[in-house]
Amino acid sequence: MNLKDKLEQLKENSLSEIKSASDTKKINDIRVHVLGKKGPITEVLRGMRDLPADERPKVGSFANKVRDEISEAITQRRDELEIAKTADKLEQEKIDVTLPGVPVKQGQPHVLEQVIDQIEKLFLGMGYQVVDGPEVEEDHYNFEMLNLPKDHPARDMQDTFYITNSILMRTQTSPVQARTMEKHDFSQGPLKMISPGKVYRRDTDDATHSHQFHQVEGLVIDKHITMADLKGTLQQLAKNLFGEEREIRMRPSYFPFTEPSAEVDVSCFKCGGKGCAVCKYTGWIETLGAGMVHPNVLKMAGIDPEIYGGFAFGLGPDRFAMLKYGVNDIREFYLNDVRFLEQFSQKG
Ligand code: 2U9
Repeated sequence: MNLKDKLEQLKENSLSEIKSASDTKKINDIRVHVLGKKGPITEVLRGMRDLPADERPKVGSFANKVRDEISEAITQRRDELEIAKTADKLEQEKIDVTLPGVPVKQGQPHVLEQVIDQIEKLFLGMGYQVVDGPEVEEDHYNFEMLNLPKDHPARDMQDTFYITNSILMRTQTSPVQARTMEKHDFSQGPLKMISPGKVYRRDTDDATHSHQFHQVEGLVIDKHITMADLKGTLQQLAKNLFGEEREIRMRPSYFPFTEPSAEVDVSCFKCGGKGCAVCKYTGWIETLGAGMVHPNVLKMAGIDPEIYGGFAFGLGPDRFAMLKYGVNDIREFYLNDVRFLEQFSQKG
């Protein structure tokens, strides 16, 4: 076979191989094999040495033409394969933007936070400030300043988590009031504050006890504050939380930090006072403790009890939420089971 025929055949074979190549690797192999230094075209060009001189240019230019054609066919096929590959990838990764999205579960404040928020809103509206304080507290602020000296029997009333002899987990939020009272400048006006937050007691957890629960305590100090101011304030609180028709009653009690002290009952929100299971057939539900700030507490904060006086109260949001929503185990609030928590949706 002469060189020209050889080249013709090589061209036919290569073009058909290129045409049927199904991936770019195969194309590359063909390129290396056919056009490479050890390939048949190079061989033909080398063989031209043995040709008569007048045939060389003809065969040479034919060989070049064949090489160019094969090279072009390779480029074209490679482009085709690249385009097909991209199209395939796009097809596989296709996103249907019209499909409905995956719904995002919307959260909400914890039910205790909802109760505390409501109390905060009410008192902010009455000109009180909401004050935060440390949960790890000094004995001095938690007990001493609240008229509970070291040997006071009332210290036994609450079992305490002590960290050192003088540092403890606060058992009430009153130390926040003690700290604020100590700093307050009465030339700027009366002190009106509430302090919501977590408190700690060394209780064994059961349906009605939790070693950590919440309190909101209130304190007002000014000249000429009376128990009538206290009663009016608590009446507003009871109506705001349990309904406009609610009434309150006060029974004498004892707290070391108030004198006189009172337990405060709210008329039953379930039966309106007639008697039912919620109020244990009494018509009243015990909800708050309160009283007039003890002169010793004022003195210890550097306030003259001859000039200033005030009232204080304390309530438990956990107990409020249990009553309001009929929850019979306080531990539910702290398990963070979404099935429990999502029942208190504010969406209506
Ligand atoms: C200062 C002076 C007095 C806060 C008060 C109560 C009565 C009370 C409890 C009710 C249920 C807390 O959630 S509870 O466990 N509290 O009965 N607390 S008077 O008296 C203060 C506070 C601060 C400086």
